[in-house]
Amino acid sequence: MASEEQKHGLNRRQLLGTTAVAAAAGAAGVAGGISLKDAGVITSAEAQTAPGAPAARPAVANKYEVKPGELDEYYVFFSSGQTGEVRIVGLPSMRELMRVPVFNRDSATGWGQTNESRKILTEGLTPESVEYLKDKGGVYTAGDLHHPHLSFTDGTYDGRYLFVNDKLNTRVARIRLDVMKCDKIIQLPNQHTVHGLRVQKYPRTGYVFCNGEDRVPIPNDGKILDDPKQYSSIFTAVDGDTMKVAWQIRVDGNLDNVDADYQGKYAWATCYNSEEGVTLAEMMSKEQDWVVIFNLKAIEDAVKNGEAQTVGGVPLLDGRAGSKFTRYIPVANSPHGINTAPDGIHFVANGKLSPTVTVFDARKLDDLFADKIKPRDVVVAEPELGLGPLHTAYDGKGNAYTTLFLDSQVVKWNIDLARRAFAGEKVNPVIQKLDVHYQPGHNHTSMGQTKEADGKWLISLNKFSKDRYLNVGPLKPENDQLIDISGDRMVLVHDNPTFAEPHDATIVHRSKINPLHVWKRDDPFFADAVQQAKADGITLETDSEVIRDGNKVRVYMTSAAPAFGLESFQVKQGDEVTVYVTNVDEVEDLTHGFAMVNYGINMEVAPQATASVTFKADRPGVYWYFCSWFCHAMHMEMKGRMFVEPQAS
Ligand code: RUQ
Ligand code: CUA
Repeated sequence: MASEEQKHGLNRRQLLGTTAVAAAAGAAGVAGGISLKDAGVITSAEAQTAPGAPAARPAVANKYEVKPGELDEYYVFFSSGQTGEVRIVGLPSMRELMRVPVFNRDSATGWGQTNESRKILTEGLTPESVEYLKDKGGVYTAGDLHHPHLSFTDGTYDGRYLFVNDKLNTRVARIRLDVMKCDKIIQLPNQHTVHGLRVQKYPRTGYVFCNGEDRVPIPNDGKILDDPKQYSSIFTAVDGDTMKVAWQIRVDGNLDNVDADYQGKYAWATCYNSEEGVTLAEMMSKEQDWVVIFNLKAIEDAVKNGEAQTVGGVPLLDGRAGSKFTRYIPVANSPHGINTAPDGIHFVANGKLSPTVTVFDARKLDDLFADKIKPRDVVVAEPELGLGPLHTAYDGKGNAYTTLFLDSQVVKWNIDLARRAFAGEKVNPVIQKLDVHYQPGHNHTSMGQTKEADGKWLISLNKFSKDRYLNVGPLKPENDQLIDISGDRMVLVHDNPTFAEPHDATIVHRSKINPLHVWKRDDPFFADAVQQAKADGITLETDSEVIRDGNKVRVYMTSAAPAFGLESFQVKQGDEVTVYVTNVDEVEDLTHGFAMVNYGINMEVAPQATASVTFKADRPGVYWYFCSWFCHAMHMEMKGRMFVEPQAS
């Protein structure tokens, strides 16, 4: 396919050969051999903005300053990679506001230890994982959280949920935005890892699309081992309302990232390893991979008509090459990010190994599925941007911003100019290149993944910070940089260090999010505790009492600053004890904690919440429990004793 290769510009071998040249020429604003200055696009002074240099500090610099007591304009929901949690950051200040534990075990809140969180962590596991975790504490304590995406209605955020993936243990989680707590986690059967995750934008979410990255046998029960021909990767649609798998579809190659349209008809994913190899050399042996398009209507019809097999308890279809559910559009080898533009028309696959991005026109997909056009006819531009394009963001004014991992730059380019250049006109779509520090992966614009992209801010999530901060040892923070894109030129205004590894983020205007200040007593988060109390004849808001039920002991207590409802309680060695703490304070921010010395127990109880923890009282003696969240001038005195009576020997 020589003609395809020409369209892609450099092939992989040429690309690797030119890396050094481009790097050397980098400081002069040369990308892929084209001097932007020669092309008349930028002056040499502009070819590199020198962030950090005093001259580059613009008059707008204090637009990002949020003075003490002032609030940010945007929420940013950051993933945290291997930490397994979600972080909420204010923008433009870049101040970290909150952490939401999801796939991790969190000491401050008791996530992974409280009964409420353990239910969420266990109820969606596959039967195989339940069996595997049986003698390992019952829950996974690690996760790798990559992609946080909010629920949509009509093409913009509706403030209901945030969905995230766990690449490590093939899970998808949902966070309620009214309380900023995870309320559902499911593990996907058949699939091996979830990498790309994005949601349906129209008419609403709807589906949460989950890319299975690695190929394995289905079922993966040990009958097939070293026979990669029999492996598959899987694309899953989860119903975001019920958090159940709606359907799965088997595809060729490894799925990387995913996005969806603004019409509710299609989803698209980048695919690498069309070779279906199992070693690096095998995975890179071809010049081309593809973008796979999923036809949602065709898939839904087939599931309704019973055309799907039931495997692992869910409907599974075959979407490999030649199927009516998918189309495979060839692009240069190993594409990475895929990003839908706010115009509702274009979507872009980022080349990674190729210096190009490939621009598709979603209006042509009906014809593609009707076989009226060829797969590559959907491609309307393929600008060469520089080395290592990974992800693209948009400003809603027709411009795109692509990260260049190898060049350590963000490129601003224009979609319309790219189309015209592709059609043969002598125009250069590249508007500006900005150095970032260093090796950017994802980038994001304010509201840029919705049709309400507002073109004000861009953050570049850089994998390496190297020399940008005080040295903290061999493990360095990452560097998330804030860039003002409201003018004609991008201007770097702030460096923000982050720990392990934000990967991705979503920038949401604060008008879209409206969290509660205190819990509502009828919240489903602690409904089980309310139900158990009722069965025990206890009113959680007023009663502090110990109920014995065989060797099970339920200890109910209120917490009101600065005292627990019980100053002591007594149990017997070997009892299974459940402590329910209900915070009856109605004051905003008046959180208590319940911690038990030498029993390793700690949990948060926010205003008007109930939290519970179950443990075996297997150590006899006197154990102080104390309030672990500073709540009152007498917080240190907020404590009591558990007496564990030794077993008669
Ligand atoms: S991927 S650095 Cu896990 Cu989001 Cu592109
Ligand atoms: Cu209650 Cu500290």
